[in-house]
Amino acid sequence: MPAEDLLTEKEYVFKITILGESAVGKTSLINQFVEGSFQEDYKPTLGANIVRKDVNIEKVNAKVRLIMWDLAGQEKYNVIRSMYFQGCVGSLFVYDITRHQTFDNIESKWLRDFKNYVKKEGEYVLIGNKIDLDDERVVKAEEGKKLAEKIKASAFIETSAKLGENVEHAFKNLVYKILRNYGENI
Ligand code: G3D
Ligand code: MG
Repeated sequence: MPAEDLLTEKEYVFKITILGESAVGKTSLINQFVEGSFQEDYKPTLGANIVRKDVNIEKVNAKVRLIMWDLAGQEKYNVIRSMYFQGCVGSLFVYDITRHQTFDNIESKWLRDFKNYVKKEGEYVLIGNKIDLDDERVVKAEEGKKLAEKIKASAFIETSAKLGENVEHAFKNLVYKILRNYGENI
């Protein structure tokens, strides 16, 4: 490693999208992850909330500025889809473990759009959210795991945005996978 690499922190800017049906917990996941230390910028014309967070990855001496695009209301999505995905390097695909239809749409809708619009190798993680509502669970963890394998997601993680369970893990997992695509040994 050249001496200057030891001193100079590398900086990355990654745009990611948080995808999934209405009310699966996309905004709640972001809010948990950023814990108030964020800047958000609502773009009414896009129907999207753009939230920024800087993440230090000490292991590879890098600073990652994450630009998270969160759909606010879904009605404009079809109109701005291409802009939504422009420059996107990764996604979290989120479903709600208490509503099977939100799971069924992952492959037919969200993955399909991601593949259509993100031409470079993009990483995506499959998220089953609301695991605190286990009494109401209708999507088994096994089903999530199988789908993740089928669609070649880089990981499958169950979360509770309400309790904060696995939330940081989910975002960091995605960031690590993207960093690997940039040649980082992490
Ligand atoms: P969205 O951004 O995908 O549309 P939101 O979803 O983050 O707005 O969440 C939709 C509703 O689900 C919210 O409830 C939110 O509090 C709830 N929710 C999100 N994540 C979880 C979770 O992990 N567990 C539980 N129990 N609820 C969750 P309200 O009542 O505010 O509409
Ligand atoms: Mg939302």
